[in-house]
Amino acid sequence: MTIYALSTANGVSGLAVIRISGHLALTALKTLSRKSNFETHKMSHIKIYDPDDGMHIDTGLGVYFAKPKSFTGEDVAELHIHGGISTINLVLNALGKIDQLRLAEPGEFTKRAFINDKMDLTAIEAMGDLINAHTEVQHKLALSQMSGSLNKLYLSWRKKLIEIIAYLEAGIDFADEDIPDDVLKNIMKKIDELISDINLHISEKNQGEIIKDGFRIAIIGEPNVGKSSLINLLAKRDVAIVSEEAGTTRDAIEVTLNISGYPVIFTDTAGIRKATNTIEKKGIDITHEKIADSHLVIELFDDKRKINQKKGRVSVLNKIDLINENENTNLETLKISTKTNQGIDELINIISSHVVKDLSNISETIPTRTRYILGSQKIIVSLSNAKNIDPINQTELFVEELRLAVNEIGRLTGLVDVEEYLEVIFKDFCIGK
Ligand SMILES: Nc1nc2c(ncn2[C@@H]2O[C@H](COP(=O)(O)OP(=O)(O)OP(=O)(O)O)[C@@H](O)[C@H]2O)c(=O)[nH]1
Ligand SMILES: [Mg+2]
Repeated sequence: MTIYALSTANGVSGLAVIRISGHLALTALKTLSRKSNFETHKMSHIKIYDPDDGMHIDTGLGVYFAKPKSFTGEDVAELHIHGGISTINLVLNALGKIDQLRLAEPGEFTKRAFINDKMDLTAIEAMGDLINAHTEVQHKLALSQMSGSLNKLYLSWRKKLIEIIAYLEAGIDFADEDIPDDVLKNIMKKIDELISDINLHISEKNQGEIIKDGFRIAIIGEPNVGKSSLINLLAKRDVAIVSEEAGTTRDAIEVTLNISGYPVIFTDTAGIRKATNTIEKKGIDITHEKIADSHLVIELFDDKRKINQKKGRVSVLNKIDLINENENTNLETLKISTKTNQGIDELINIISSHVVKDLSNISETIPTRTRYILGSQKIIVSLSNAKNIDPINQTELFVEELRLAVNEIGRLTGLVDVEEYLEVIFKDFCIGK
C-alpha cells in the first residue's frame, strides 16, 4: 500500500508538508498536479486539484524521490502546501480518493525506512531524540547517533565476535583446515578487550541519563532562606509561592532550564526543620529524597553564622542586601540576593562549571536508552560465560555463548541474521578448494 500523511506539525502555519510513500507516490503526485513529468529529487511548481471534482485546492511545490534514494527507501513524493487547516484537510482528502492510497499509521514512514535498511534501530531512536531535543548538547548527541555513531560501535563489537566464531567454526567443519595458533591464543585476549569496551560503554550510562533527562539540582535550606525566591528568579517566572511565613513550600517544585546547552532540573524543596505539622513533615521527607536523587545540592542560608560547607554541596548566603557591607567582606561563601540579583550570574557560572565537569569528555556513543544498557549487560554475561569454556575442546559450547552475544547486539541495532556467519567463513577461507 502507498501511504500518506501530514509530516509537519498539526495546526496553522505558513507551510505544511504532506509525505507520500509507496509504489503509487509518483502517480499520486501526477494525479493531484495534473502534471506528467517529474524529475527525481527536483522541486516543481505545481497546482493541486481534487481528482474527483477538479477543484483547485492550492498552489505549491511538489517533489518526487525515486527509490531507493528516499527517506523510506520506497518511491516518495512530497507536497509542500500552505499550512491552513482547510488546505491540509482538502489535500489529504484528495489523496484519499486515489485507489490504493491510505493514511499512514504512526511511525509508519520510519518503520518502512527500517525495513528497507535505510536506518538501523539506534538511528531511528536518535531521530526521535533529535526531534525532541531541547538543548544544544541533546541535539549534538542525537544527530551523531542518528548519523550512525552508536550503530557503528555495536557493529564493531559484532564484527569482532563473528570473526572469532568464523575461525572456530571453520575448525569444526573442515578438520583438515588448520586453525592458526596465534588466532586461538588471541581469542581470549580479544574477548577480554571486548568485555572492557562494553563495560566502558555501560559506565557512560549516567552521562546519557543526564543529557537526556537533565542534571538534577536540589535547592535546600532552612525555611524562609529564599529557596522559592531563587527558583522563581532562575525560571524568570513565578513557579513557587514565596512568603515570609516559614514552611511555605511543601511539594518539590521542578523547573528545567538550559544551562550551557545542558538540560538542568532545579528542584525547590520544603525547608528543613523539626516540623510538627504532618504535611510539612511529608514535604521534608521529599526534600531528603530529592537530595539523594540529585547530581548537585545548593544549600541556601540567610544567616552567615549557620553556614557550613558540606561535601558535594554548594553553600550560598542569600539576602545579602540586608547585610551591612562591612560585615561581609571576608566571607568565602558565595553571597547572593534574590531581591537585587547580586551574585546570581556568579551562581549560574558555578552551577554551569559543575554540570560541564560532570559531562566533560562525553563520547558520541554514550548509551542514551535503558535498552542499550540492558542489552550490553546481557552481552557481558554471555562473554563471561564463554570465558569459562575451552574454545578448542568445547568449541560448540563456546561458540554458542558468542552467538548469544552476537544476537543480543543484533537486537540493539535491529539486525539479527545468522546467515552472516557462513558468509564470513566463505569470505575468509577457500572452502571449495
Ligand atoms: N531582603 C531579602 N528578602 C528575601 C530575599 N530572598 C527571599 N527573601 C524573602 O524571604 C522570605 C522567604 O522567601 P521564600 O523564597 O518563600 O523562602 P523559602 O526558603 O522558599 O521558604 P520555605 O518555602 O518556607 O522553606 C520572603 O518574604 C522573601 O521575599 C533576598 O535576597 N533579600
Ligand atoms: Mg519555599
